[in-house]
Amino acid sequence: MLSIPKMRVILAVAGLCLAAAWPALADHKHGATKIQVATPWVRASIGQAPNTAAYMLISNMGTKADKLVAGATPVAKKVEIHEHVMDGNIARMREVSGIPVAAGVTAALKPGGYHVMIMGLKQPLKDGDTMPLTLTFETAGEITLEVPVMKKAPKGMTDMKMDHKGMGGHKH
Ligand SMILES: [Cu+2]
Repeated sequence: MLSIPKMRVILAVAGLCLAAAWPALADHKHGATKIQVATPWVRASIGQAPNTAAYMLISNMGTKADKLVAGATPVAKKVEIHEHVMDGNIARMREVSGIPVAAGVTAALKPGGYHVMIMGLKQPLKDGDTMPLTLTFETAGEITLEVPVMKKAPKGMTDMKMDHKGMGGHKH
């Protein structure tokens, strides 16, 4: 059973950490958790395609486990946390309740794996633009980043073009 995604409206509140653009790190400290987000990027949308995906490395430098549970951006109607699973040789996406980031661990969000799904774009995302993205962590709270829009994965990151058209496996 897929959980029904809750629409989360995340208001900008005082105390948000505004991250510098990639490759700077978004450094966030909240009690026992310390979350760092590195090399965020979001794939440029194709034509009028309503959906795209964002990727990044999330490191937990703290001593307590944390979990990425939600996201929001002003440029799209909805943000979901997804993973890719292979169904035979067809890659499908499905929503997950979150991405666990244990203490001392770096979770990789990358093409073909976990990603932050940007759904219902209000306008196309073009190569070279940036997209504000607020991530909500169970313990660390909210982290807001400016995510560079890129046509292809940055150097050093394996790319894998996903067909987001069919939204295979998605039932909302
Ligand atoms: Cu997805």
